[in-house]
Amino acid sequence: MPHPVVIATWPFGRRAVEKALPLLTRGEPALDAALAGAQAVEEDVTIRNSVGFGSLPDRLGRLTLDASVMDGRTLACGAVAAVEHVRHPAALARRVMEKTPHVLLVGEGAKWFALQEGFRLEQPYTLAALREWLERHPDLRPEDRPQPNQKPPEEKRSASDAGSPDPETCRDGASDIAAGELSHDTVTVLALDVKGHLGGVCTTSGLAYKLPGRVGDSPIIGAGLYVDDTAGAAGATGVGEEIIRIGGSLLIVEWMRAGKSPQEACEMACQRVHAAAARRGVHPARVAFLALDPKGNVGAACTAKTNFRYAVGREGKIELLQAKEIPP
Ligand code: SD4
Repeated sequence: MPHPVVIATWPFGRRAVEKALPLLTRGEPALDAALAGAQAVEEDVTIRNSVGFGSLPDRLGRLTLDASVMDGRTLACGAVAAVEHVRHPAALARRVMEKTPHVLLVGEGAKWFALQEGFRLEQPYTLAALREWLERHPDLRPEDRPQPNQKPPEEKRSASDAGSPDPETCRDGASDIAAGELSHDTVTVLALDVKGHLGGVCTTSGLAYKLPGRVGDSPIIGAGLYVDDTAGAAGATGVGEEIIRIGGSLLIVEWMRAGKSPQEACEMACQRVHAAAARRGVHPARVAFLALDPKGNVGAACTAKTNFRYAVGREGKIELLQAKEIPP
């Protein structure tokens, strides 16, 4: 009987591991434990700039959340993206998996589905997050907003108007975060249960001050999360555009299937991110990967300056580990 293992992104992932590990130890399925762990982080508005309610909104001040879940036994998966007013997007993603023939619901459709499923719609904003948004966006304070029929001034064109939505190159609130001050707002939880099954959950508010409508890697199966009992589980955090570009999590799982260790596979994914950046002539973005194989081996790696730490729980012990940085 395998020993249960659970790993989660960032120091606040410890909260997820603390919740999930006892559940796994008493025989709960991997996906249930991973979801309970992710929800513990979503629930906690005191984890600053983190996941769920209380995290940092988009450029228009709206908090839109993304999440995905995947069950390694069957490859069943579900996701929601750009969903507002739902406290537990990961739980909603699981309903998509279980109650619909679909994998991904977005925006208003995801919210409508949440209502059908009995989720309450709630105000997700905290004063702290709103204050910080206002400080960063003085140009968007209500008194400064353009009046109806008033032409927006030329210099205030958004990055998307300028035809440059790449977070590495555009210079607005979202890109400042993407290029440098990445605030850690994603928890990815990967779990191995006592029956040897794998499950994974990823939940996020995305990049702080992202352009409205922007969706990152977290709800994209194969990018922010992939889980297959026959090969392993992988998840990601960081600048989602770069993770999507290389299909990060599926790539890691397939490298594990081909015999690489979780550590080797995560390092190779970082090298792939570097190679993709070099082909585009840009600096590599900050991204991190973590992985868990069906035997309980774990691995993690990040690109330079990401300072990625992650929580690992096994045999009643929880540790915070520093991921290896892979230089370009
Ligand atoms: C995204 N990968 O939406 C997420 C952001 C993240 O720590 O992981 N932040 O691109």
